[in-house]
Amino acid sequence: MKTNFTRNFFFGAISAVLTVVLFAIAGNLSNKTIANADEPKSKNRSFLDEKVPDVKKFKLLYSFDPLNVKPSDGVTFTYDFDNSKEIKGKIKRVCYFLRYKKDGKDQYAAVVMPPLDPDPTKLGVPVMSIDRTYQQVISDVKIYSNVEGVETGEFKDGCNVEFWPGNTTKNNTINIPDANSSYDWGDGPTSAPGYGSMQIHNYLKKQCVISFSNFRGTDHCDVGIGNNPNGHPDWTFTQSVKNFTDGQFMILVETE
Ligand SMILES: [Ca+2]
Ligand SMILES: [Ca+2]
Repeated sequence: MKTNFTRNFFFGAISAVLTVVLFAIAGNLSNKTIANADEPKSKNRSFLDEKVPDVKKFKLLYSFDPLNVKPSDGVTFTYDFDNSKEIKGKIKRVCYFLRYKKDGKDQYAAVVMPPLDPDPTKLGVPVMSIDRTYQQVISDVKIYSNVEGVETGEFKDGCNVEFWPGNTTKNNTINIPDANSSYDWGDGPTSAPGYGSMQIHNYLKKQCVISFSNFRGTDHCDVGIGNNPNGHPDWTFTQSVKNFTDGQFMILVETE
């Protein structure tokens, strides 16, 4: 009896240890699959994934801190995380996400839209090296935000982008409806490299949604969600990064 008890106890203990080890390995693999160990921990996606579950399956393409942009000559841009060489497959949708704290509270906006270009290296901050100017109306856009005044939901029509590496004229050079001679959703690109514009608007609602300008980082950048309450609606010349803390800009893609 004693021998059987000892043998059973021995095999039972071994079995328990193996079970614990297997669960630990499985748990570790599972965590890596979900969290993507390559993505920067300091700029994790938990906030975005919680607020916008639709993009949980999107892959992170670029991330950076819009409140602390590294100075550049307007030709290149330094990201905290650049996954552009690793994205494979046809890109179906892109998400542009901006978050910062104003008066200690999170403000965010996410815009999900078709890609402006099939090449992931052309979807980042529009500095000279990506060799693209996107000044166009876009369709099939989804907007998510907690900022007062920003209309959320699906917009089949009514949105446009102003992405370019150069300076900006206030003139409404492609005749966007309901724009005027302020810096808003109807402006135009001039000499490059220059101030730089990376703006997404909902012109039918007369709203700036996400704005990031003066991104050479040689001076304070302009960043904003919704219409700027004081001055030009698209935040140009506000140097508004001084007013916010804890910034996060992410660009994500959904691939086939
Ligand atoms: Ca204008
Ligand atoms: Ca503008």
